[in-house]
Amino acid sequence: MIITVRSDIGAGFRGSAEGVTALLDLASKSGIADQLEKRDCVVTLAEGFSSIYAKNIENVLHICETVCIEVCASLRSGQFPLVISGDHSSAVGTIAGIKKAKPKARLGIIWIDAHADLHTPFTSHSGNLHGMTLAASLGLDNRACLLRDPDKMTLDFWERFKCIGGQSEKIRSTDIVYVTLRDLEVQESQLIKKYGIRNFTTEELRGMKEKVLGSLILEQLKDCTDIYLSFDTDSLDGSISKGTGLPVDNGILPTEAVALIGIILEDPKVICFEITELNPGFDVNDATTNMVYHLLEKALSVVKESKE
Ligand SMILES: [Mn+2]
Repeated sequence: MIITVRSDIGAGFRGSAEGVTALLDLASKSGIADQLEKRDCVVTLAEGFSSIYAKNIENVLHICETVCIEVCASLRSGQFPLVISGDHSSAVGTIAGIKKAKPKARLGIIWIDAHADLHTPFTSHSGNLHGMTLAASLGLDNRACLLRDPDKMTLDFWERFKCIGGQSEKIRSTDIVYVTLRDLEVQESQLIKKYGIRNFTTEELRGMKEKVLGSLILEQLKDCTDIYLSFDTDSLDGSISKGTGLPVDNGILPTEAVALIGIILEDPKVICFEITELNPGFDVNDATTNMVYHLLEKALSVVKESKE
């Protein structure tokens, strides 16, 4: 099942909502997604609470609650939710939906991303929620790295955000694996160090075949019962891929990403996949859009063959 989330209000720049539409348009032109059921997380956004510590948090909360319901329903009906979202804050809803459908699961996370997304309203300079996704899912505040002093209303919403789906601390820090993480802030690197979270660097992945890398990643999550794979477009090398909010050089190449994602998705424990942060507004000659579309094509073919 394809679940779309056309929202970009968790990001610093608008435009990634159009990335969802661009990918769906290409998929419908080629017919590759014709047989798959599609659900759109439609959320009517009213004027919601926002603060400099957590921008648009009330509306992002409502969006993620909807994503949670859709992902949960998809898993409960025995389908494989393939989420295409605008910005990465929606993954708070995705992870919540998986845990709601499978409360006893020990959920492993493979986060292919240039960024750690481990900020909180206490540590974020920007207040952009797409940089707080994993901290929210871990139930962390990280007050040890206090940078700001959020107001009570922000914190009330942050508590609700962490508890979407009815449970806080949905994942364990040791059950996260980063791939090609390379643009970190000190508040995040302290958490990564504290919890010993594994990152497979671009140099490491270039030194081995994707098959080897895939098995090392899965080996790292061997104690998990289920796995969620999340692909942020900014994991791609920023020197060739501009169509995302925060491109960073020295990232994964499109061919490497397609091969790696194909291998990981074939593992039966992988029960959900998300593609996010494609921003056509920043793209040059549709280069990034085409790269991410190839990835979607690959994912759909694996899902059709082995998941549905
Ligand atoms: Mn991200």
